[in-house]
Amino acid sequence: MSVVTVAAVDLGATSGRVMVGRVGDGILSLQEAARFANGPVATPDGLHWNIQQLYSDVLAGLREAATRASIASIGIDSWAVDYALLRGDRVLGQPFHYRDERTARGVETVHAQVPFADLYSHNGLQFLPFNTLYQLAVERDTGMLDVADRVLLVPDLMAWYLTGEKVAESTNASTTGLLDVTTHGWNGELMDRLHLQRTLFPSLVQPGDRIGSLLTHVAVQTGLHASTPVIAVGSHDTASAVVATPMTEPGGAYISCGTWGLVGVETESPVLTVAAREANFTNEGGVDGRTRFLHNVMGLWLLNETVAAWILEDGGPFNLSALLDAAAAVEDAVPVFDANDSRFVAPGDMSGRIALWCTEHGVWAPTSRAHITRSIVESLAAAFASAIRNAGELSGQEVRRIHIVGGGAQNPLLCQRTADRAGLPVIAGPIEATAIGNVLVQGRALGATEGSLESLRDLVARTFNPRVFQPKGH
Ligand code: LRH
Repeated sequence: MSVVTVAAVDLGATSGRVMVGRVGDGILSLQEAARFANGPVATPDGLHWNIQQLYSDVLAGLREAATRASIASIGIDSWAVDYALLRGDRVLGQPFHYRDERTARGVETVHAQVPFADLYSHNGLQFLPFNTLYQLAVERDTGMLDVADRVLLVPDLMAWYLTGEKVAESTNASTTGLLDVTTHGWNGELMDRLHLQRTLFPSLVQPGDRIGSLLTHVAVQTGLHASTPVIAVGSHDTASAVVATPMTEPGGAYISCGTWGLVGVETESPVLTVAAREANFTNEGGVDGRTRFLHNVMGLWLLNETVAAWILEDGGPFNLSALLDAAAAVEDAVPVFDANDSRFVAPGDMSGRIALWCTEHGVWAPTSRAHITRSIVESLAAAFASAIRNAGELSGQEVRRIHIVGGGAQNPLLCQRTADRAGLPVIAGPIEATAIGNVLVQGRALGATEGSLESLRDLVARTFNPRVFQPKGH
């Protein structure tokens, strides 16, 4: 087998990156070519993504990647559920951000048409008010679907920009709520019941499929060869992260911890029990037809949004690691609030909302920055531990260790407190699991690595040294 060099475009809700990955012959390495900011833009019609800015950052990142190596292929992953509407080849406005509050209206309409229990039996998806089907209900009710003839999820939109091909990658399509959880195909009947035209949704492709090659002007702009293929990866970022989670032995659960904490296990088939539905567990599509049986916990969003306000308040440089040290040094018992409370979803004053939650629940509200931070970490760790227990019980798997991958893996306090509260060892890393999963699936499609997910994970385990946190009593 030979070594190949690929570009992984990895778009998160707060930042995006283009990584250059080398894989093959037992080698796996990753180098950052570009990193750029991403985030919501509020306009009078709601919260949006600046998709053109993001695309031009992707192009610049690919151009940088091309200066570093000869790129054999490109793979794209991003956050889930959000999409652009198109008519022909025209994109109809900036895509909405999933934190836009309009989605509540969509929930009411959809559940009046198809009650949640019925929906769950079809799509196996946990209730999140921003799942694509609720967003599309709002588009329909505001007349947008009288105009639009295509829906492209964010990574599929980027792939179309690069290649001119309109497809829907299956792991991310599973987060729309419109895929059949058992057959993994579009659920036309569900679309009919929700009055969504079946033709809105492009043909599905699987991770590893070739989407197309670069449009001439893209090749010119990036300095890449026009023949460079764009290969479908687990285009849902969480699907790519789970590929690169080094679960090399039975008993591993994962927390893909970035903006969200996606907490769960991998299963061979969906778990569609009443208990799973009531615990609000999701069955998202994984690479190679696996199921990502998991629960969304609010994640680092709670901390990042809190800190963002303090940065504004201070108006100068901010020392995050000093804050985390101060939080670790807090010896008082801090309040543990419900990190999953829906009040925390929208952007805005986070510490105020935490204080209100505490007052409403008869517990003291932390006021110092160190106490607030510690309270957030403890609440996240508690929510993670509880979701881990549920994942094990509901799937019938015995969880013996927890892998934390993503940005959360570089927060030792969070890793330790998760270990303590779950009573299980936490194996932290790799931090860049999403991009690594993206690289691995491309490498496999190009024939540079072995076939099974297990062998890909072995390679990750051999390459990246994790940090292990043993549980202590709490
Ligand atoms: C994480 C993520 C998560 C989704 C959310 C919208 O980035 O993709 O899996 O639920 O964003």
